[in-house]
Amino acid sequence: MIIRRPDDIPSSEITSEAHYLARREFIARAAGLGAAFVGATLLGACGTRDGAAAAARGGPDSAGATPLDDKPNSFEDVTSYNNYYEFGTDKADPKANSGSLRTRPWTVEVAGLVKSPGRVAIDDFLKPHRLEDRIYRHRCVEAWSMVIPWRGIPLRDVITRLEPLPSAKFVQFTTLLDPRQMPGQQRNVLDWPYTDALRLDEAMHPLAFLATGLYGKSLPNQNGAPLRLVVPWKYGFKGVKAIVKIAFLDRQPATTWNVAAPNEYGFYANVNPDVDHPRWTQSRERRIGEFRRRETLMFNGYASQVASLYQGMDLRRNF
Ligand SMILES: Nc1nc2c(c(=O)[nH]1)N[C@H]1C(S)=C(S)[C@@H](COP(=O)(O)O)O[C@H]1N2
Ligand SMILES: [Mo]
Repeated sequence: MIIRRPDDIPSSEITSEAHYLARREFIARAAGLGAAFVGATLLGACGTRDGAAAAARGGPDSAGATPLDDKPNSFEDVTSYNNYYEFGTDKADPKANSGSLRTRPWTVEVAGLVKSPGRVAIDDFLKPHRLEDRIYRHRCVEAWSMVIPWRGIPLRDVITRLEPLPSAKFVQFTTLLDPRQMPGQQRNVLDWPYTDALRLDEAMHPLAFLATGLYGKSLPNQNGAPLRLVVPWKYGFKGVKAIVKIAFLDRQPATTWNVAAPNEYGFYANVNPDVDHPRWTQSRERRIGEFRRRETLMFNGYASQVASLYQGMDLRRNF
C-alpha cells in the first residue's frame, strides 16, 4: 500500500462519490471533476460578514472549537458547489439542473412509530415553528468543507411536536422520488430515493437542524429545498435534501451511501480525522475558497457538544 501525503492526492481522487460512480459505470470522468474542483477553490474571497462571523462564535457551535477565522463561505460558493446526485454528479450540476424542481405544493409524510402518522402540507408542517439562523461548518466526506449560514428549525422541536412512541429508536429521512423532475434518478447511480437516518438521541441533539433557507433567504433548490437535514458534526451525506418523508423506526434502517459502498460510508458518518476513508486520509480538509489545507477536527469541531452521544462506542468500528 502506498501512503501519500494529502497534497499529493489529485483533486479527482478527492471526489469520493464520483469515484464510486466511475467504478460502477465504467466512465472516465476524473478530468472533468478535477476541473470543477479547482474552479470552485479559485472562486476566492469569501463573502465575509462581520455580523455572521460573530454569530458563528456566539451561536450554538461556539463551545471553544470555532477557529476565529471560520467565516461563512459566500452565497456563490454555497449555492454553486453542491452534491445532489438527483441533478447530476458534477459540483456545478445541481445549480444548473435543479431550477425546475417544484417545491410547492409539497407534502411531508410522517410515518412509523409516532403519535399521528399522516401527510401534511409543508407550510402546515412548518407553521408551529419560528425560524432560526445557525452558522454551521459543513464537512464533506470528500475532504472539502464550507461554513454555511442556515435558516430553519431545530430538529428536536419538530420531533417533540410529532411525539414519537417510546419504541422509536431511529429517524429516517427520505428524498422525493420523481425521475421526471430529478433526471439523475433516471440512471442507476444510487438506490433511489436517497435516504439516511439518525439514532433518535442524535436527532434530539440541539445542533441537529432542518433547514428551509440559507443566507436569510429561502433554500435554493440545489441546497435541498424545500426542506433538508443538517447535522454539522457528521459528514455531509447525512444531510438529506428535498425531504418528503420522516419515519420513526425501532431498528436501524439501511442508508443510501452505506448500501452503495459499506466499507466507505458508515451509518454514523461522524467526522473523525483518525478514521481514514479507504482511499484517502480524513485528517485534513480544504475549505472552499482557501488554498492551504486545514486539520480536520473531531466531530467537525463540535466534539465538546456531541461526544457524549458516542461514549463507550468503538468509533473505528462505528464509523
Ligand atoms: N437527496 C440528496 N441529498 C444529499 C445528497 C444527494 O446526492 N442527494 N448529497 C449529500 C452530500 S454528499 C453532501 S456533501 C451534501 C451537500 O449539501 P450542499 O450542496 O447544500 O452543500 O448534501 C447531501 N444530501
Ligand atoms: Mo458529501
